[in-house]
Amino acid sequence: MPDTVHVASGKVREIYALDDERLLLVASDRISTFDVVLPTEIPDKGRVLTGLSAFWFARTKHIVPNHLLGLRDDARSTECRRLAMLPVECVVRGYITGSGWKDYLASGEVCGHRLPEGLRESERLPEPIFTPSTKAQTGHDENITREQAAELVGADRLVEVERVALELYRFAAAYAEARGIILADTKFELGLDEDSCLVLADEVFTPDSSRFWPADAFAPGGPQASFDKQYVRDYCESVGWDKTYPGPELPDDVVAETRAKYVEAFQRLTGVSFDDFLADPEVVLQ
Ligand code: Q0N
Repeated sequence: MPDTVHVASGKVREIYALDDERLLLVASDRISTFDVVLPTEIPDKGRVLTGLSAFWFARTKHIVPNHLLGLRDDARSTECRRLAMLPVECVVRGYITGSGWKDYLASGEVCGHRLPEGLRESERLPEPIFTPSTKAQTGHDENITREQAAELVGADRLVEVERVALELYRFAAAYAEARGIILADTKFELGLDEDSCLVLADEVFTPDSSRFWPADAFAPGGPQASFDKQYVRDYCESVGWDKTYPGPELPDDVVAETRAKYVEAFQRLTGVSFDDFLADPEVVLQ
């Protein structure tokens, strides 16, 4: 891409500038676990995530407009509008897990939400909660209160962001649950367009931005199996890896099983065969 300027790298994605108004997001097949990118790729993982995001963008534009302009024929590249990104990560939790569970155990609260006593790990919350965090350049994002988030984006904008985030989560969680997948929690990135209108960006309701749990195995009272990464985690535990860089190479059977889980999630949620998506990526927008 001779006229395309590389502007940023994520752990598993690259961003290029197409011109002053447009970006190209390219999803690689890299996979991270325990916050380390592994040396082995999962074939088509980036295509699954690109297709899922695009599917959700097409189905949620009645809730909030989004940055999607189109998908490229490689099925892993998204052309999008360039926005002024808000300096907060917009997390919604429907279940108590991860850093939310840690905060609840320590204080009974998550981001200023007082939760009922006696919740078990991974339990469904009475209502989904908006739990913003700051974008840490390195390491983990840090949970913040709504008051701290209001200082970062403005009080009125935060009210709008919280309403949109909760509505997006409720919509997608209900849709996924009907297809056997629990969306335990999710993270959005939002930005502002040239008219200061709120626009949904980045990736949405993918296994990298959300916790996907198989509904048929849901058992609160401990951590849940991951829909997509469980074979990878189990393998990494079985070899006694210390969870610091570099991670282990994955054997072929773990790669194949993991690829199949990504494709299964794509097909269950979109109702589109993965081969049909590869032949014409924009079928997920219909
Ligand atoms: C943007 N990020 C963080 C790569 C992606 N539409 C947009 N306009 C302006 N900036 C961005 C977007 C989008 N999307 C978002 N960086 C720039 C998301 N990263 C995380 C790491 O992987």
